[in-house]
Amino acid sequence: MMKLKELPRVASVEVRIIGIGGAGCSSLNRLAETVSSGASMLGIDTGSATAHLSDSVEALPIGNGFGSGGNPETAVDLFNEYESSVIDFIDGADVVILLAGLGRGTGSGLAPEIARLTRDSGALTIAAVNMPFEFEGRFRNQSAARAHELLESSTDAVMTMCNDDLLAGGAMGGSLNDAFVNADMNIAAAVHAVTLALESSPERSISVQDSLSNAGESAVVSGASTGLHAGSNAVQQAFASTSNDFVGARSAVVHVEGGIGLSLGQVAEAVAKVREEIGLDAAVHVSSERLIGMGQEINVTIVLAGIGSELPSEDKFTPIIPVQRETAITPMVSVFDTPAPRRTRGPVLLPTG
Ligand SMILES: Nc1nc2c(ncn2[C@@H]2O[C@H](COP(=O)(O)OP(=O)(O)OP(=O)(O)O)[C@@H](O)[C@H]2O)c(=O)[nH]1
Ligand SMILES: [Mg+2]
Repeated sequence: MMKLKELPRVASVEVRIIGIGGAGCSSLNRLAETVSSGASMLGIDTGSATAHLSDSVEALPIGNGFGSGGNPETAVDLFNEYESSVIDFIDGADVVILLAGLGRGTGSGLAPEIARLTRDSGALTIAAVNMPFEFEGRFRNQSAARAHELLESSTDAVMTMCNDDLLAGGAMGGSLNDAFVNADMNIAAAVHAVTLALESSPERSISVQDSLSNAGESAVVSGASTGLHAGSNAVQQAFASTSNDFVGARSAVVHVEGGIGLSLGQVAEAVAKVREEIGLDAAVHVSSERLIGMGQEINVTIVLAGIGSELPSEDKFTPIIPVQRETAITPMVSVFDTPAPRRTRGPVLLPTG
């Protein structure tokens, strides 16, 4: 797959991204293969996932490759002697983004541990995590909830994606693997949106870092649409994909992608719809990207931070200045494989046994 063109980075912010466990490494691969960012990337796993990382991703295999047996405590025990490798990797980072699927051993055990290390280093620490499908069972869901709680107290912001939301409203007709590919795409899109905002300009970078600092509960929603009012319809679809209420969120990072015909008016329409959904007080950071091969479709990814926080945003009236990124100099694929709506999902084959 062809990468997006390397774009000049204005801000000198150092972003490092760490994928943890099987799901974290899989989401990291997705990110590394489809978008170009200045961020260094590291994949960590107690199982075999580090053997399948993209060339541009550093690998930190933990233990003897036999995994954690699904036990977070085993993963933490195995990790102890590797702590210094992670400390070396995050040295000098301004922002560290952690990717993991919660519910089993490695991601649930190590994400909070690594968050503690990155926060101690002084870096803004953001986790982007998948919560398990309900059908994965009570044990995994409880384990994921515990890990999520630990992450809330050890990070600045936890961007949470519920796997069940990925199925909501989707056309039924796919495999479990399709569902996980979808989850990876959503995580990658969210991290892309945040890194773009962080790397765009020094002023915006500082403003986004302020928005995410100690933001607490966060979430990511995405939608896609075509036709008249595609911008606003994609946003509407994004918010309709979850039953959560985001009124009062402290900030939103909004990324709008479209084909070469994407207009500023469509971006503005999408942003107006976001404001309608979350209220006028939130700081909104917008970026947009034109991609060849994207056709008529518009994809919108919205990262909402500080949900339900009493804290007023420091810069609630941040002007909305879309960053126009022309990525159409050579033919490129978008961060999404096909122009098909991302929320068309198939049935999940329930695991047996
Ligand atoms: N995004 C994504 N999520 C996945 C994938 N596979 C599994 N998951 C989800 O992530 C959760 C954790 O699974 P893994 O990442 O495989 O587990 P792990 O963290 O490696 O833990 P152990 O293998 O038990 O050490 C699961 O409960 C699923 O909900 C994947 O390929 N992509
Ligand atoms: Mg694993």
